[in-house]
Amino acid sequence: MIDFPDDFLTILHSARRVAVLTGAGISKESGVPTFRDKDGLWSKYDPQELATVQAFRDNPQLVWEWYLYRRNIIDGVEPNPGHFALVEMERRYDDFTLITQNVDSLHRRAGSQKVLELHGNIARNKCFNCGAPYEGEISVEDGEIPCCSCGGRIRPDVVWFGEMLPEQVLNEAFEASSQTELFFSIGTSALVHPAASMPLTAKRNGAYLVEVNLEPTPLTDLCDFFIHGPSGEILPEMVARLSE
Ligand code: BJW
Ligand code: ZN
Repeated sequence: MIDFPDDFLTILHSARRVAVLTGAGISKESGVPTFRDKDGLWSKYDPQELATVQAFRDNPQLVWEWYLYRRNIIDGVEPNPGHFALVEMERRYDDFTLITQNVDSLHRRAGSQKVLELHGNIARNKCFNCGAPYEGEISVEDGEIPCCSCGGRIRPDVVWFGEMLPEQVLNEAFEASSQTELFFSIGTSALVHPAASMPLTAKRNGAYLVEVNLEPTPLTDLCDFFIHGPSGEILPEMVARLSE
């Protein structure tokens, strides 16, 4: 049983505007390795170096192998109770915004209606050169990465370090963060910007800030309430309290 403080329970019940930012930790209990996990097969590579434009320019084959490996994992997993608890929260609040850094579609597959995907989606492909969507199959076993009609190589439709986030999604996420009464940062290391600025924006504008994580992050000291533990257990318990 989590000991929820009274001030948190009061705002949990009274808030009309709620915003949530999720990171890789929420999908961990589904079986998706987190971004900074030292995952067996790819442990000799630093994900922070693979998820870059430069890595794709230097070695597109290697980058594609990493994404196809991860796609394969994601295709084989299901949303977990943490994802489902957020679906319940969306039903419960008049104004609820779910912002995710994840590219795995698990929030939508759980049933969340409105999801702001900050870092794109691993299931989609686009042209490295002109950005046009690409619907064909990808297989890079023979070293042949498909090309767009403009000649550009096809890449996953995700946001790499040094790239801009989708503008409208980013604006909506910051607007929700600045207007919310209650902000949750769930399963993210709170290291990658601009996502990591969103809880700070919320706090600066008067929101009550809650973090759910297995370990403290750079955000923890600024939080009104830090809940230490797995999101797949914490969030369902919190939603149960919301229904009391
Ligand atoms: C659990 C759990 C359980 C585990 N329950 N918890 C300002 C300051 C400093 C730097 C910058 C800045 N602004 C921009 C930058 C540069 C850069 C950046 O932030 N660098 C920092 C690393 C220093 N940002 C960018 O480049 C961004 N672009 C940008 O800002 O454009 C404008 C610009 C351009 C050029 C110059 C300057 C500005 C783009 C960032 C794109 C990030 N993309 C990635 C890859 C996506 C595709 C893919 O998946 O391959 O997104 S990187 C990676 O990190 C991925 C993730 O979405 C993201 C965040 O990771 P996340 O989700 O936090 O995962 P982890 O693994 O780090 O943490 C998991 C957490 O869960 C841990 O805390 C666990 O404890 C916890 N956990 N199990 C609860 N069961
Ligand atoms: Zn193109």
